[in-house]
Amino acid sequence: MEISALTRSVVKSNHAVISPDGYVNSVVPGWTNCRVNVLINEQMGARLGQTLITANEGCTLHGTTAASQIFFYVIGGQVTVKAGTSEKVLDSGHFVYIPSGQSYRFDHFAPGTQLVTFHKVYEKLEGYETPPILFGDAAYVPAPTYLGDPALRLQVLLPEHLSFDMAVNIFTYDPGGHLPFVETHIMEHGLLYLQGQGIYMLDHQWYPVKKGDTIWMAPYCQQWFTAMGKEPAVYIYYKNVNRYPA
Ligand code: UGY
Ligand code: MN
Repeated sequence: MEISALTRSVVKSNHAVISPDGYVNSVVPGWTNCRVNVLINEQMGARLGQTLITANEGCTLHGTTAASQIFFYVIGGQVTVKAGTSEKVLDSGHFVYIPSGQSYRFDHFAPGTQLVTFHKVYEKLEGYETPPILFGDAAYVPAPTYLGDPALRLQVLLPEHLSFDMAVNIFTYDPGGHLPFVETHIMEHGLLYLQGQGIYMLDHQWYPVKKGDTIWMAPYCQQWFTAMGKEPAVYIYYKNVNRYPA
């Protein structure tokens, strides 16, 4: 039997690993008949938000984004999304980006549908329009090798355009694949494992991680990952981009 006093989750000042064993549900106004787990938030020192939404029977998400834009990604299941003049059925691997100040409505969830969301206060850039609502499907996003290593593939889900101040990417590592060097950078990350497992190094501490785990990395939290096991390790992650360092 598992000992309930043990967890793989850790929360430090410049990084966190949140495994599902520690989840406690939140209530978010407008998000009904669902389990909401707020995995990353400013309360921990982060400048992004990340949630996991698990739909129950009759789930609906209605709202208007305020200062923060929200990126929704369907981990599994199906949902109908109305935003702007569009109405689309999204299933596994589909995503929608809702800029700040836009209303959205998610209905007709298949029970058990799971979404991960990334939230960031939008920083407008003079001379550029706020980005539009954007729908997409990861299955159609190119997956080039990363820095020439055929064991690593990186999909960039949002346009690489200066109007966007956040990126959301999917990183796939074949077993044994690893980041080519220890990254030390100003950008912050929020990340969710979609598949597989491996070992993450965060600020010179080593963590076994797997499907379902979340990681927060503050700016300059040093980071490295290697994939283990029999299937590729895949994570979806947020990164702030394209703005002046303060
Ligand atoms: O985009 C990135 O900085 C990415 N290579 N970092 C990471 O996966 N930890
Ligand atoms: Mn990085």
